[in-house]
Amino acid sequence: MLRSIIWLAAMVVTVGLASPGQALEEFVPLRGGRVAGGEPRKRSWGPEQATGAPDAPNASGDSSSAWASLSADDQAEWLVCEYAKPINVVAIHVHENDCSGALVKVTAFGADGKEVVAWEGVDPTPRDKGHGVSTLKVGLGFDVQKIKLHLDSVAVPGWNEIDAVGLEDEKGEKHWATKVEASTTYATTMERGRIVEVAEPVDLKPALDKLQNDVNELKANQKELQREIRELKALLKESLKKE
Ligand SMILES: [Ca+2]
Repeated sequence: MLRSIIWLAAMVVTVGLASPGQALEEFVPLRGGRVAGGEPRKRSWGPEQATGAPDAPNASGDSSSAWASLSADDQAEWLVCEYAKPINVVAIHVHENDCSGALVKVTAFGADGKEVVAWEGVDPTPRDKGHGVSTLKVGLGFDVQKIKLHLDSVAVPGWNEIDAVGLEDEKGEKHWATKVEASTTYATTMERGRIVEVAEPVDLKPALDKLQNDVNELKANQKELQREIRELKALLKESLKKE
């Protein structure tokens, strides 16, 4: 009992200390150009961040390694994801790393370009969960190389970030998007900031709103951690008394 309490306390403290550092580390201003391997550099929060396998550091909160819309809740948003080859899709896996639960519909495009509804309903990842992987079973009867995610961003407060979108084929193999376009992106804010730096005043409001949002979340997390630590200390005391 005592050992498990100490382990739990250590975990809580570790998680608590890691979060603020990560949040600061992730708020990296955009840098253009190319990385050493010759690949185009991905913009922070750009739709290109939703290509490839999931890579947000903790997959459970704001991350510049995921796509985020320009504004938090101003309008419905969408993501169009393309894949390297046509796939016989049996399930779609949407990695929602922050403010989950906004997915309301997925449409798919056949070889003729016709758009059909592949799934529609309530996002399997609840809105109050914050993050998760929404797995949508689909049966389309034709191979798919392009899909469109529809997000009711207005209904789910905050930036509904998406880290990756996988298509599972009949053999259970997952294919990750190779190209992604979005209705809007937070990367625009970062780009605007970079260009306008020398030309005209920067509209910092979206960036400040996002920072404020992050700070509020961190404060709430800290309070929760302090409460948990108090409870653990009380448990530890009680357990030591018994022994
Ligand atoms: Ca939203």
